[in-house]
Amino acid sequence: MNRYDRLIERWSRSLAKGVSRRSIVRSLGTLLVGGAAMPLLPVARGQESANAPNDGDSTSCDYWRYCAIDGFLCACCGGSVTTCPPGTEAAPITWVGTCRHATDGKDYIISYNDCCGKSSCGRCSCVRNERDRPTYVPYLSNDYNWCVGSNSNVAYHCTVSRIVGIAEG
Ligand code: ABN
Repeated sequence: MNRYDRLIERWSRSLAKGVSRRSIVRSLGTLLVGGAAMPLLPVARGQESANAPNDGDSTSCDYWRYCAIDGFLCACCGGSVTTCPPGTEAAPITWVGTCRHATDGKDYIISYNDCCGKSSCGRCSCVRNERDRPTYVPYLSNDYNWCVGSNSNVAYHCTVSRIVGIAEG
């Protein structure tokens, strides 16, 4: 047996004395379950944090930012493309899409925040499902009332579309 073998043996024996098999299994279990649950946790994001060339009509469903939206456009409901109408507040939990801006050719990450607190706006319904995923992938699903995560009221009014980053690569 060489020096390293003896060293490893001594280290393994001291570890085995101090740590029970049950505690190792418990730690591994916690890691596995915790790791699996992470992607399912609600996603809190949504402040506009990047700029893009400002062109197009934000009250039209064809507007570039709306590539993955499903809802009523807040720009038609007394708010704007990024702000909720008075009397409503943005749900802190959102879904995200990636939309290409035709002018600069960049891909922007868009956070779609539902505005909550009033009944449905009913104007400018817009459903574009680019890369939309089923509701079991909640942060990429638009077909879901995200007002369930808001503080005040689960009534869904309209949706804003905020740029939160630029997709690289
Ligand atoms: N996220 C927009 C929405 C709200 C209510 C129901 C379906 C979709």
